[in-house]
Amino acid sequence: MKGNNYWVLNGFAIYNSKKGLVLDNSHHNDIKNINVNKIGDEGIHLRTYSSFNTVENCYVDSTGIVSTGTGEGMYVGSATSNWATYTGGDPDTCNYNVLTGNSFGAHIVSENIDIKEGTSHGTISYNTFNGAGLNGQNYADSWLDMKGSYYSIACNTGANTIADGLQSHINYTGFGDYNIFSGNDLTVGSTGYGINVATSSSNGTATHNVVCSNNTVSAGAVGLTNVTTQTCSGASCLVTSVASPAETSLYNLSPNPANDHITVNLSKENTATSYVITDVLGQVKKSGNFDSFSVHIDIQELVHGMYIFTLSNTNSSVRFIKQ
Ligand SMILES: [Ca+2]
Repeated sequence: MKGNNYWVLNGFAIYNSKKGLVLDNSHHNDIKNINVNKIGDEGIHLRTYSSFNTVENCYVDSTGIVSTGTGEGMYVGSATSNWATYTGGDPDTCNYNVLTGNSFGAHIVSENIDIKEGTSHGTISYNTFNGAGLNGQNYADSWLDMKGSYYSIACNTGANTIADGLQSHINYTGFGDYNIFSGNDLTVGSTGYGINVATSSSNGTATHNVVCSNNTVSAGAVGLTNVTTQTCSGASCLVTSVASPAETSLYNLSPNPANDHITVNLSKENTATSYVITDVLGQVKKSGNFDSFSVHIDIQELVHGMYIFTLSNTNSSVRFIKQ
């Protein structure tokens, strides 16, 4: 995709290609339910300023068949060494992208997700990582390499890696910082950490990353993380509905993804009087009351990302994405 905005790519497969799906200068697209498999290089790549995109419920496997050093499952931005090619030497600011609910197979030779320096404000949530195929080339020894800033990395699960589960790196001054890791469940199966956070490198220091104490690690020889954990405001990773549009028997929420508003319709049996909207870290972003069976909620002030809608009278929550 080159310069394509507001497209929905839904429900097909990409097989036997050099790269799977690449976005350049493409914004506000919704990419979902796509099977990417048997790929020479990387599976899905958001590149050249591509921002405000959502990649959800996709499955990626067997990447790096040809280029064994660049076989990432998903890739956001570009490395500093490629900025001259894609962005005239400027940082490749692919910002506000949401990667959620995706699954990764056992034959991905590089990181499941590689987030490059120069990108910021994305969400990486509810993904299922698998490091069984990692080959160790170009530091491909973790499910995630986080080199961006101001990301939320929440409610992901992972199994099997070479070194660590999730890594944060400082590859460019000012990046690899201000990220929050919350509610991730990490079955490392190696000698590393669940979450390994670089605090200094030749490119500077990063002291504002937050690793919440609600992350869990198992089968890791060293432990959860190399930095001091912090208590974070109750992120709940137990929201089970990922339906789109989100529907339960008690209410439905649409559209999803949404741009400037959502509409919630209650069933006649539903006696809810109020609602609350939180981000994936559990912080309340909006709340309000129902005075009829339908409510129209303005979400223009929410930044692009994933949110959780909860009714007051139940623990019934659904996720939605502000695009
Ligand atoms: Ca790595």
